[in-house]
Amino acid sequence: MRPTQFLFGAASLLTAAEAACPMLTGELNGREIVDNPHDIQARQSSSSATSETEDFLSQFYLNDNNSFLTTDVGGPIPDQNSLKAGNRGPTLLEDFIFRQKIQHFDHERVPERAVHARGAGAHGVFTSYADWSNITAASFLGAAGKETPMFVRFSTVAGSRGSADTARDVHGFATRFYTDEGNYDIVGNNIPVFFIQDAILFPDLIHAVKPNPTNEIPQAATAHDTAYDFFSQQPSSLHTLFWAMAGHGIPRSFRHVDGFGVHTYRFVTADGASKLVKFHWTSQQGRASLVWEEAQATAGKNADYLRQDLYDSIESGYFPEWELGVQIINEADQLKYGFDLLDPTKILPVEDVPITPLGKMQLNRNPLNYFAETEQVMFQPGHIVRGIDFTEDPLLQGRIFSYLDTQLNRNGGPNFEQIPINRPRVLSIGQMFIPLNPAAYSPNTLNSGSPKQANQTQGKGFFTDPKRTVNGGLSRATSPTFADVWSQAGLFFNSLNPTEQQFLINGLRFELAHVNSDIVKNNFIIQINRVNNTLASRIAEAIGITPPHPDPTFYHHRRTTNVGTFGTPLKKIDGHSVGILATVNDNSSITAGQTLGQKLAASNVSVVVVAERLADGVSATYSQSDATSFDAVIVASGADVLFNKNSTANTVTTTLYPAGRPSEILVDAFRFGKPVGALGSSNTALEDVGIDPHRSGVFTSGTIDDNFVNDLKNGLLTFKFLDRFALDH
Ligand code: HDD
Repeated sequence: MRPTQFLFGAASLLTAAEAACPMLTGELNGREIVDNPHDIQARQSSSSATSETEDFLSQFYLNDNNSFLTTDVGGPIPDQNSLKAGNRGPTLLEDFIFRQKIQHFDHERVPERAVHARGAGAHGVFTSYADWSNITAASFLGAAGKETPMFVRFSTVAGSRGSADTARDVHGFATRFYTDEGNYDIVGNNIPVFFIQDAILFPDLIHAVKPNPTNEIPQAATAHDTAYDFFSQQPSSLHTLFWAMAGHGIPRSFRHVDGFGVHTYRFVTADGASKLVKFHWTSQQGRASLVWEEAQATAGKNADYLRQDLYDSIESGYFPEWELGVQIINEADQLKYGFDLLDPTKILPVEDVPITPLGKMQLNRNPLNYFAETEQVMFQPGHIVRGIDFTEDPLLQGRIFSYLDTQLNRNGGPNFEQIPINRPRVLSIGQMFIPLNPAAYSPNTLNSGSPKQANQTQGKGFFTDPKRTVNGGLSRATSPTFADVWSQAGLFFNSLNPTEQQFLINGLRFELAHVNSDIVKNNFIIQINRVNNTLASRIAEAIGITPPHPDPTFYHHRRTTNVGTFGTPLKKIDGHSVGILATVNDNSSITAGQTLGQKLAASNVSVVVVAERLADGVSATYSQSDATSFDAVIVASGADVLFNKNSTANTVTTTLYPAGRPSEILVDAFRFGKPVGALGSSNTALEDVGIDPHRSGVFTSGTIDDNFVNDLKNGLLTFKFLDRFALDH
């Protein structure tokens, strides 16, 4: 085998131009493609699933497990010493090998994304449920069972690349379909609304929520003056802020979030008939969120919590799935529902227009190289295919510009679309070929008219909805139909259960207590008092502000469904883990963990046996574990001695873990709303730490019988026992 083309063996060192070298072979769309000029071999994926995405990306895999170091232009090089004058230097300017290597290193990073810098990605496949050509000409929705490869990137928004996964934030849900008619991206979030109504305000929003410009504090958090100054000056942000504070900002995993296109888009048929649509990705795992104290503890214990879960689930073969659905609205009904469908700060309640399911996405393959795939993938709302069109939503309109522009900045030129993860499956007018066409323009006669202009009848060209019309005088103003930004924040608040309302209030109390400016605090209370007087008063009294008099113009009692994240059981518990607290002094406590593990294996739930030290059957130590590591915690029979304050076994002098750790794990698990329990003699452990064994979600049993296992499984499905959280009203 020839040496690899890449000096230091890492695909991540490629610039956009380098990565764009032609590797396709054969013939596509009537064009002849040059042979692969590089000696690149397909590499096997680490996970079991194979998919079309793998097939079409595998031509770019670089297998360098039997290669030599080379220069940039392919000459093998001998060793890893710089060229020096004499044994002791100095290093010579002549050493081009040294200069190439260091130069690659100096240039190997691309700037992190201005927002959504921290994320995790996965490959998958979308399967259409039916032929949807009655509503859209989009080819990936053109037949029942039709499969389209996908790549998805989940993210947080405000934090930088190294920030903790469990920072409270809106979460990005960016999806790419590699369709047979070009790439289509739905670049959405896990919250169906957005903070602002016009893209011109995006830099202001982001500058306000990012750390303070003076000292770059705080990282990945909105709990500071500038954020709340902006929120109170732009009350359009309240609705989205409420979703983030009520639990959607701290999901249990990427697998447990829904996704939303946020904007209203258009579906257009081949005949040019159009409908308005709003996209929904519904998690087939269910929606689940952490509680705030748990999220904070997790940030310290495992900053990679969300990316780890996604990666591990896929490696284990628990492939997460989402159903893609649309709310379909007639063009004439844009203002029918009491707000403007072009306003991205509004939801369209499912009671008004139900969701039509179109197909299912499964994520089944982890990226092989984080940088080359997850970091270099670039999504754009402007990546559109035949059968889908934009609307006039001023936020969407601005995004169509911003994403292209930001990638030009990140990648230094337009060839980023040629990077393997960004290339369409179909041939595009790529720059990384040697064109044999003598006519580099269109229309032409000198190359038989090629490249031809594709339209609806010839070449299936994508198109703007032919019936779209716009008119009106020029103006820089907010549409009067966008004016009410308080009613839907109220609709959301009214629709939450009391615990979720309490979480929202706790969240705002926490954040506003970090705000120093009294003016900002007052302004914020004025705004939320337009949503709900009780809400405003409960927050005001906690931050030292006089509770306001009602400001009732936008008050109402309407409710909708399906907007919360706590209180509805999960659909699946695959990939969840149960911690069995055991002791090496009683082998039966360890074997109990193994027995439970066997019984839960069919539900794809793993059991981690925790004891004082690693030993046969013990998979984690007390010193490395805590409640955030598990979805449920059970004390094994025989381990009760570790929970008794008076027992010498539970002191630091005689054990191998920080004093009191087993009790802390049990108490924290209870406090975070998780199922907990005790087996046999360990019943006393619950009493020792003050947990009432009769509370919901507390399971006790003499043995690991079917009743106990079923109770525990139901407990895992319940996920959070809401009666553990105090309400102050
Ligand atoms: Fe954005 C990234 C989602 C409004 C400008 N955005 C980005 C990503 C997601 C979203 C998921 C990460 C993509 C990835 O994983 O690579 N953004 C949204 C949603 C919005 C939204 C759902 C409102 C409905 N964004 C928005 C506006 C602007 C931007 C109004 C600018 C006017 N967004 C960007 C960006 C980013 C980005 C600066 C940073 C990195 C990137 O684009 O690729 O251009």
